[in-house]
Amino acid sequence: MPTALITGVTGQAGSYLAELLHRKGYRVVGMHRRTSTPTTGRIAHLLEQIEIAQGDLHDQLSLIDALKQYQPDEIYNLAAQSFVPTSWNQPVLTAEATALGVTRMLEAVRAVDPSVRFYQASSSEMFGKVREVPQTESTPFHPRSPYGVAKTYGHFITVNYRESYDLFACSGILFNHESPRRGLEFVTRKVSHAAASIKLEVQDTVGLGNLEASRDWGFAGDYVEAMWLMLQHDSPGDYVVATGTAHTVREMCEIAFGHVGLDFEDHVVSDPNMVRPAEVEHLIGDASKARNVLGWQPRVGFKELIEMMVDADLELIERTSRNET
Ligand code: NAP
Ligand code: F7E
Repeated sequence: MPTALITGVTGQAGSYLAELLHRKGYRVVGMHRRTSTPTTGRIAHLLEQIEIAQGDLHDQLSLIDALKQYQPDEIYNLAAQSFVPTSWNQPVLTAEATALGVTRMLEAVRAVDPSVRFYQASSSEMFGKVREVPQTESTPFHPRSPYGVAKTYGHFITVNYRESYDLFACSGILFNHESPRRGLEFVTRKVSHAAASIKLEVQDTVGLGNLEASRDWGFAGDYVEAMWLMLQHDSPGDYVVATGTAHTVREMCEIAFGHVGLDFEDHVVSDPNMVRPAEVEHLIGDASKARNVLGWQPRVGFKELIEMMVDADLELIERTSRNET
């Protein structure tokens, strides 16, 4: 039974990956940082099946100890400060976790067991002000936020450790992936939750920023399969993971509100605080390499994804109003 260590197991993608690897028969160890209130909501249903290691990307020794104790065959480094607007408020913390955290994980691999297979959660935010459309593994990067800059460092340090030390280190350049487990501050979940709340008369309006921004949005459950496939291949590499279709925030609002019989124009108001100092206007990925080399392809389409999120939020809000967990 192979052992996988997932950093960021309490996050959206970490929870889907833990489910996938458990189903595949792995011994799954999730790395979790100590917090004063529980953050294990997304993996509450898995806590009997997986093991939890305490560690923090800011603390080198905690990473080395986790590797020594659990001796993983595969490491999925998903932990990061992942919310783009926060990266302007806390650029140094973002760099510590999202950039230097990757080096700390790679140093732990080098120190404890260089044969471990390593996955780094890179991001389409590295493309930023895009140099070509669609974006591929060879498109140059031009990040537009401290988060994007930190991820670009994380990507290149992963490539560098592969080339310098012959590590089996892969970088997955994943485009936006969403689900009912997405954090409430990200735009898809903010909109799905607002559409459900407005339908159920819990609120009346929602404030959004740039409605014309366009993203290549896929389903997180599909994207974690690509992570796993990268580490099963016979050689390490970098892969774009995307659907190849893009939609604007405006189109997403139309689908979410339309699904509950509402017109988004009656409820979406402009919130200048949500406009970013530097925006990524348009992202669309070409995942031909992942499709041809790994045999990966997405299953859930955009409309289905947004409607799934609205349905889940309707259920969540109704359950909460009945005081159930
Ligand atoms: P997420 O929901 O924000 O989860 C982030 C995880 O990182 C959480 O488990 C968080 O723990 C943990 N974490 C943060 N700082 C940490 C630290 N210093 N030490 C240890 N753990 C720490 O993110 P996600 O959407 O699942 O994304 C997973 C990864 O993929 C991230 O690296 C993200 O940047 C990257 N990515 C995401 C997307 C996307 O569209 N979702 C696309 C490309 C790349 P707490 O629960 O304690 O906060
Ligand atoms: O914004 C616009 C906003 O915060 C998407 C992270 O997982 O994916 C994610 O980063 C777009 C932007 O995601 C609001 O300006 C309009 O253009 O949902 P988001 P993101 O910034 O694309 C990448 C791939 C990652 O790697 C990141 O970790 O939507 N937008 N109005 C808004 N965005 C938010 N959050 N809130 C608004 O009110």
